[in-house]
Amino acid sequence: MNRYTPFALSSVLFLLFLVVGCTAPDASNQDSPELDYVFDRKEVRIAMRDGIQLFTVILTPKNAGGEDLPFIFSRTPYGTDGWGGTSRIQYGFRDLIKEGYIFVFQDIRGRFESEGEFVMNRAACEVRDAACMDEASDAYDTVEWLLANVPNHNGRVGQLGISYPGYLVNATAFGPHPAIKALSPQATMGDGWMGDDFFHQGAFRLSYGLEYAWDMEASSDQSIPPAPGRYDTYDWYRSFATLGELADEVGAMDWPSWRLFVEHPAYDEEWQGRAIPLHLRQAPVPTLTVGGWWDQEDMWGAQHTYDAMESGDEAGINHFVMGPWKHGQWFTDSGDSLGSIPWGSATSDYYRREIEAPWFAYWLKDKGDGVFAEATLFDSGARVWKTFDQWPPQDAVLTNLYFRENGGLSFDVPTAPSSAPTAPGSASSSVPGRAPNGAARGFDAYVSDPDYPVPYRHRPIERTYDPRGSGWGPWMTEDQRFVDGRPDVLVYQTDPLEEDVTLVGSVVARLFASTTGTDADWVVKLIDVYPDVVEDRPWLGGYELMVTGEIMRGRYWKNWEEPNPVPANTPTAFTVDMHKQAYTFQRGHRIMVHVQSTWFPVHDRNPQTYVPNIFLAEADDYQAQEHRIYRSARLPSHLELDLLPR
Ligand code: PG9
Repeated sequence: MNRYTPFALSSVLFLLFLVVGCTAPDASNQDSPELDYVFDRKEVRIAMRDGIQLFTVILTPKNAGGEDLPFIFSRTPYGTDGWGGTSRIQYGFRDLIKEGYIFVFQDIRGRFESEGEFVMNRAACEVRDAACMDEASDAYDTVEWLLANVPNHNGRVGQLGISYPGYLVNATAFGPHPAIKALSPQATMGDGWMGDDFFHQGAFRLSYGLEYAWDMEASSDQSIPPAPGRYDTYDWYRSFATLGELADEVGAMDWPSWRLFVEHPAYDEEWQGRAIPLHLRQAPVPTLTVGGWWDQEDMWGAQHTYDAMESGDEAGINHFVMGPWKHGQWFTDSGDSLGSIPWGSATSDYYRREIEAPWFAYWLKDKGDGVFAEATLFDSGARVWKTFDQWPPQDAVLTNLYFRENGGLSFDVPTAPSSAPTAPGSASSSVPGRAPNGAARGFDAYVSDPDYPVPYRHRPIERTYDPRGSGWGPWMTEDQRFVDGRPDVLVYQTDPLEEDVTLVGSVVARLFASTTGTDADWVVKLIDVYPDVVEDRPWLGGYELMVTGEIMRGRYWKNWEEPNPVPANTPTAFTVDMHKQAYTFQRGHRIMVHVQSTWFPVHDRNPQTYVPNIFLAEADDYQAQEHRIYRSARLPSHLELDLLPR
């Protein structure tokens, strides 16, 4: 490299930053040339137990000053110099770089320069013997090699990874090498069917599932164009009457993951085998699980990884952090805002400096007192970090919030009698988008039409990772007013709150619903409605911020393992798990709930006529149907919330 290029100048600045601890130079440069000044880089091919060689990059600090250093190890399917590799570590690992580690990045099997076959979310071996080959065994063999071949280490390894690399950290938990002293799965996928990338409680994640499989598995002649077909992918996905037509158009049946979706639409052993939290009972070594409340890809994974490891955590080595972040945001920016919502402080900087760096320094270098909060969670309503010695806290009180007549939402149980069934079609709303019906009827109704699905975010909906830019990252924080006027979105809301209401744990929707069809999706959103006037942030006047939202596919009303038709015109109980949250609805705000039956194209459309496998549905199976949400004394649809005592 020519030392007199601007790159060289920024490298010197970065070195200066490391020495004197002042502001880092612009770290947005993906090529990371500054690293050459700070580290000696070595590229090696490490043989695994079956002879397959994995390409590995080792960065050893030039200024270690004779200190034997621990390793920070990351494995990635996105390239050793891509996401999860060296890309942007000057920014995302700057506190770790300052502390001093030997960084190791590795391409997993079948990706970039590594040999072998790539298997998306490879399941763990059932028996951990010498013949077992999985992601944990590859991590094990690599650590063994590092200890024997890299000079000047202190014998300890921490594995850290964000997104797929986070999933790979979780996989290591099945059989970590004894030198692994700390694990940090971040934005990890936990369960690709229950709540992360590919399905949510049975509803297929159409745009992400298709585009991710296309990116990762299509042959080079099928490589994904800048936008699949149309710039606004809402139009593009809607132009296919069935998933089969879409798959034919792009050749998706050639991709192993798409075939997995088609052949395993229900929660069978294939999915359960890959769902790491189902198989973890405790943290095998000190573990710090990190996630974002608005992670648009893998929020379920972070929450359930912590929960799974906590169940047997007698040693008190399992810790948890959730911040107000989109997928992996804490690695890429200061975290002072997400979308339109400012947090009043640089939350990512705080996490990296005050939590992540001291945590690794303690376990890998014996620095500090080793006192870490069990859970450090950002309350995005109050805009403060909170610590908990138990999560959810013991004093949380399970409280029901009921859907009421005239679009109301209340802690008081409904009193409406259950009405006699009325003919479908008689229940249409008189005020579009509101739940306008009076007490007498005991339910609200809407027509959900697969031909006219509710967009999940503002249009145009660019491709998920459109190289020209995409609204994908922050979409979960978009102002929900853009759909609350639609006739197929029911809206319930409280009066302005007279005191703060603080959520500290689970949010579960218990719906009593019926459909004129034989299947339906249920989307429920819990929303914080800002007051009309927000003095210090005027653009948030009346903003409808989704605190959490989820979908479940009605056909799984009996169990997740196999679908069952929903009995037509019969009130049936459905449960939508909406995860956990630490969030204060402030005095003067309102709490709002939306209920709808399409969320497109992040989720595919439910035909609403039962077919055994929606991937094989015919165009005629997709029918508009009327759905009812009951809110009577006998069928009181509500949200169950873990609240701080009021
Ligand atoms: N959400 C991505 C992913 C993780 C695990 C499996 C498949 C996809 C990612 O962020 O890497």
